[in-house]
Amino acid sequence: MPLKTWIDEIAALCCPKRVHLCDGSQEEFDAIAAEMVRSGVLVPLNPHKRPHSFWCHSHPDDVARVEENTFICSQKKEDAGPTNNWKDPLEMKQILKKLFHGCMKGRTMYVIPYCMGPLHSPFSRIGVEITDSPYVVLNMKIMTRMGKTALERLDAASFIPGVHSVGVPLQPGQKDVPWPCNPMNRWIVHFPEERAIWSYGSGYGGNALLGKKCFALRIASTLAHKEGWLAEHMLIVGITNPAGEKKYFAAAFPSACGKTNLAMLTPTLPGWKIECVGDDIAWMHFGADGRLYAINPEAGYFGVAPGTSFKTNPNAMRTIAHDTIFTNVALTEDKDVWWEGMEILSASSPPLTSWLGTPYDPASGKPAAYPNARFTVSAKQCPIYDKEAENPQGVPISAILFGGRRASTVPLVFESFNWNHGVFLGASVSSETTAASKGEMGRLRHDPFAMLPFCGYNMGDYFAHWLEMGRKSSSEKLPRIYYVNWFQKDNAGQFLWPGFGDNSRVLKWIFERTDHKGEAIDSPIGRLPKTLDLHGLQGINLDRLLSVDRNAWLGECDELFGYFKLFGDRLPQGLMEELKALRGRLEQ
Ligand code: OXD
Ligand code: MN
Repeated sequence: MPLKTWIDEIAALCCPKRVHLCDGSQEEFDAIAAEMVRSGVLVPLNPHKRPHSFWCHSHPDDVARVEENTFICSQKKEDAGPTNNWKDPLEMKQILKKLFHGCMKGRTMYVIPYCMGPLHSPFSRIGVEITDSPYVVLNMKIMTRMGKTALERLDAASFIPGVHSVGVPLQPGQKDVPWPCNPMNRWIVHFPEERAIWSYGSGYGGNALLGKKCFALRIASTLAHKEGWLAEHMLIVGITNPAGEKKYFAAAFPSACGKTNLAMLTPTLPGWKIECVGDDIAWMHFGADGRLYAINPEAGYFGVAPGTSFKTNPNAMRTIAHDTIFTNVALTEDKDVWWEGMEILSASSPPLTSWLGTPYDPASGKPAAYPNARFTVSAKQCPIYDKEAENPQGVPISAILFGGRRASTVPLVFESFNWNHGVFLGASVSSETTAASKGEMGRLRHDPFAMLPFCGYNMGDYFAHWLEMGRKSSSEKLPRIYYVNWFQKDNAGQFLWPGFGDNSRVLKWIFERTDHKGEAIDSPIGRLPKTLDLHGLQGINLDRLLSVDRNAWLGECDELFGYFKLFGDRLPQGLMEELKALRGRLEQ
C-alpha cells in the first residue's frame, strides 16, 4: 500500500490532533525534546557534566518488555509454535480496531520512516512506525537511521508498517500525564504473513521502539526463514590479536546478560583489541565466498544502565558521556545520573532522586535506579565503534557464541564438535531470568538461541532453519560455535570467574581455535580448553570452571528431552539425534 494511503487510513482510525512526518533532522529532535522539557517529561542534565542529555522516568508499571502480552498472529497457530502467544489474526484485528479507534485523540501522530541497517546496504530494510509518543520519536532517531534518508529509500511495496499508541486518548482540555501508558491493556502484536506490527498501551523500550525487537527480530526472523538468512539476538565484535590479525565474532545471550559489556570489552590481556559493531542484533547472510557476513541493523544502543561503570565497561561510560537519553536511572542533586554499580555512594553523598521521581531513601533497601533502567545513545559515540560497522556487505563472522546465566553445570567455555552440534548448543540454552522482561527474576528458563521472546515463528522450524543454514556452506567456511557461561558461582554464592575484561582470555582461546591453534580436550559435552591464558590473574579455579559434572548433565538431558517434546513433529530430527548422542557420550 502506498505510504500516504496507509498514513491516512491510520489517522482516520486513531483520530490524532495533528500528523507530523518526521524528517529525522537534529532541529526536529531538539524541538521535540524542548517541548518535552517544557511539559516536564524530560529533565535536561547538567551541561557541564553530561551535555545534550536528558533524564526521564516511566510509569512504575511500564518498565520492561511484556512477554505475556506479546503475540504472533500467524494464520495457523502451529506457525507461531508452542513458545509464542497466538490469536487468530481476524479475532486480533477486531480487538485492535476497537483499541486503536480514537486512541490518539488530543495527541500528535508522528510518522517515522526508518532504515534498519546501513543506508546503502543490500541487506537493510525499511520500516515506518506511526506513534503518538514523542519519547519514541527521540529514541528512534538515536536507534535507527530515521527520517528523510530512509523515506528516500522507501519502496511502497515493501516497507514494514508498525502502529504504536500509548493508549491514552486525551479529552478536550484534559491535562496529559508525564508518562502516558495503559498497563492494564497492553498488546504487542505481530502479523508475520502481512509483515505488520501493532503495539498498544506501553511506551517502554522494545514494546514501543518497533524497529528493535518487533521488526529487527520477530518480523525479520520470519523474512530470514523464507529468504535463507539469519536475524539473531546477537552482538557483533571485532577482535584483533597482538600480531594485528582481526576476526569478527557474534554472540547470543539473553536480555541483560552482558551483551553490551562483551561488545565493548576492554581486554585485560595486553596487545588484544576489541571493536564494536553491534550490541544486540545481527542480520547474517552468506557471502559469495561461502562465509557468513553480519550487519547490525541498529544505529544505537538501548543498554542496561545498572552495573555499568568505569570498571565494568569504560567504553560504555565514555559512549554515554553526552547526547544520551536516560530512562529510569536515579538523578543526582547537580543533575547528573546515578545507578547501582556505577560508583559507591557514601554517607555524605548528596541526596538522589530515585527512578520514581521522588527523594531516594537509601535506608529503604530498594534500588535508586530500576534494574532495567536504560541509556539510549548513538553507536557512533562509542570510542571503539568498528570502522567496518557501516560496511554495507557486513563483516565476516569466524565464531558464534551462545550463553546464558547459569550458576552451575555449564563450564566457562566449550566448543561444539561441528555445526549441527553447535545448533544443538544454541537450542539447549537455559538462563536465569532478568529484569529486562516483566516477571519473576532469577528463575531458570529455556531460552534457545536467546530468541525465546523474539522468534516470530515456530521455534521448531527455526531450529530446522539453523540446521539448513549449515548445509549452505562448507565446514571450514562456517563460523565455529561455542557455548560460554561467565556466571558460575561457588558454594558461597560468589562468582568463580571475574568476567568483563577478563573474558578476553576466553575470546583469545576461541580466536586461536578458529585459526586451528589453541589446544582442546574432548569431553562428552564438547571440546574444552586444555588451558586458558590466566597471566596476571590470581586465585582462579580453572579446573572447577571447566569441569563437567556427568550427573548434572544427564539431568540436563532429561530436561531437554521434555523441552524438545514441546515442539512435536516440528522438532528437526537432527536435534533429537544430537541430544541422544550427548546422552550416549555421557553414559559411556
Ligand atoms: C533488549 C532486550 O532491550 O533484550 O535488548 O530486552
Ligand atoms: Mn536484547
